[in-house]
Amino acid sequence: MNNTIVALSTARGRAAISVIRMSGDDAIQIAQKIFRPFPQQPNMLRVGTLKTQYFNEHAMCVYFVAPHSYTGENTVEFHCHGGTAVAQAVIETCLDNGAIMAQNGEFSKRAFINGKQNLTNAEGIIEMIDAETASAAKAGANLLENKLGKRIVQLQDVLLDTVSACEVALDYPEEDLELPTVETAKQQISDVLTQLNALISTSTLGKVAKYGIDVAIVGKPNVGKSSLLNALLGTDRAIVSDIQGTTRDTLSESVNYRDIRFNFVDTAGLRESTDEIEIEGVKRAKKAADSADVVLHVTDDPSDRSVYPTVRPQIRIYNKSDLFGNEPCCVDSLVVSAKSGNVDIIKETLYEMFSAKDIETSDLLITNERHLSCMKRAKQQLENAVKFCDQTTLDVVANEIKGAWQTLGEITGTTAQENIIDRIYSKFCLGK
Ligand SMILES: Nc1nc2c(ncn2[C@@H]2O[C@H](COP(=O)(O)OP(=O)(O)OP(=O)(O)O)[C@@H](O)[C@H]2O)c(=O)[nH]1
Ligand SMILES: [Mg+2]
Repeated sequence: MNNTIVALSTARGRAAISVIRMSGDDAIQIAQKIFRPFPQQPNMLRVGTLKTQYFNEHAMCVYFVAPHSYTGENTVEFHCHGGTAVAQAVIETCLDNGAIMAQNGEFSKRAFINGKQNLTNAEGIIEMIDAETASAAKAGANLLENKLGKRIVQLQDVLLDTVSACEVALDYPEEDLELPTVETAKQQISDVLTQLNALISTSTLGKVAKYGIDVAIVGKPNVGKSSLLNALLGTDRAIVSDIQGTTRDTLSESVNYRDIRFNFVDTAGLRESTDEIEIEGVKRAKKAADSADVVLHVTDDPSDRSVYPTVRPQIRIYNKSDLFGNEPCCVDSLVVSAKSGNVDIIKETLYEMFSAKDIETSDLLITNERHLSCMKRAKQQLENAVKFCDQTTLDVVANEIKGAWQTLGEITGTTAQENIIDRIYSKFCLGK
C-alpha cells in the first residue's frame, strides 16, 4: 500500500497555468471525488470542474494507470489556472481527501523504485532543468536517454564475464584453466580500462558544456579591465573611470557565446597599496585568477611582455589598440579596443582554446561529478586487478574486478546505497 502524494509540478507564482500532480494507490479515487466529469479513459485530458472548498475551478484532468505513468503508480494531473491561490486550493482539496504532501523529488524517486528510471536518468532530468545553455541541456538529455547507462552496463557485462571465467578456473583448478584465464582476464580488463579512460577524458569538455568557462580578467589599474568586461557582456555592468583603483571587489557576470557560457570575473587592478580595502581587493583578484579556467592578462602598453604569475593558462590582451596607431605589435597576444566594443576575438579564442566546438558533435560527455568519481574509482580497481594478475592468485584478481563492477553499478544505481539515492532525489524540485 503506497501513500498518495500531491504537489504543484509547475513553477510557483503568477503564470498562465499550473499543473498539480498526484501519485499513489488512491490517486484516481481521490480525483474521481473532486473532479467531474472524470475522464472516461486514461491518458486523455478532459475539461471539467474541480470543486474546492472556496470555489469551483474550471480545469482539465488526465489520469494514468499503473504501471503506465511517470512514477509507475496510478497518477493524476490537474491542469488549472496559474497563480498561487488556485494551486493552493486544489492541493488542499486533495489533502482533505486523503493525499499527503510530496517531498522534493518524491515522484521521481518512486519512478526509480518502480524501475521506471535509473539514477543517471534522474540526474539527466536535474541537469536539463538546471541547464542555462543548449549544450548543458544536451548533456542532460543524453543522460535521460540513458546513453551513459547503456555504456556502463556494457562495461559491467564484460567484467561479469571475466569474473565468471576466473571463478570457473578457481572451482576447477585441476583442469589447468588458470593460465589462459589470466591472459584473457588481463585483455578484457584492459579493454574496459580503455573505454573507461575515453569516457573519463570527456569530462573536461563536459565541464565546459555544463558550467561554461571561468575567465578572470586581471592586470594593472586603468588598463581597461572593467571596460573589457562591459564590452564582453555588451552591457554597462562595471564602473569605468580614469582613476586608478576604480574596481575594488571582484565582479562576476556570465554571458553566452555560441552556446557556451562564459563566466567573467572583473578584478581590482594589481598594484602595491597601503589602503586596506585595496589590499583586500588585490588579494581577491589573485584568488579569482588562481581558480579560473583561464586568465586574461590585460595591459595597455604594447612594450609590456610580462607574464601574470599563475599556473592557470593565460592570454595576454593588449587593450586600447585605438591609441597604438599603426605600430605592429604583440604577435603572441590579442589586440583589442574595449572602447570600440568589438572584443569577439577574445570569446572566439577562448571558444577554440577549450575545443568548445566539439560539444556540438560529441555523443556523450561526462558532466556529473558523481559519475566521474565512480569511474575513477573503478579505473583504480581495474588497474589493481591487472597488477594482481601478475603478482597474486586469481581469487584476489576476481575480487578486485567484482569491486569495479559494483562501483560502476553505483552510476546507474543498481548497486548504490540508499543514502546516495536519497541525496540525488532530494536535489529535485518539489513536484518532480
Ligand atoms: N582609448 C581607450 N581608452 C580605454 C579603452 N578601454 C578603457 N579605456 C579607458 O581607460 C580608463 C580605465 O578603464 P577601466 O575599465 O576603468 O580600467 P580598469 O583596468 O578596470 O581600472 P581599475 O578598476 O582601476 O583597475 C577609462 O578612462 C577608460 O575609458 C580603450 O580601448 N581605448
Ligand atoms: Mg576596473
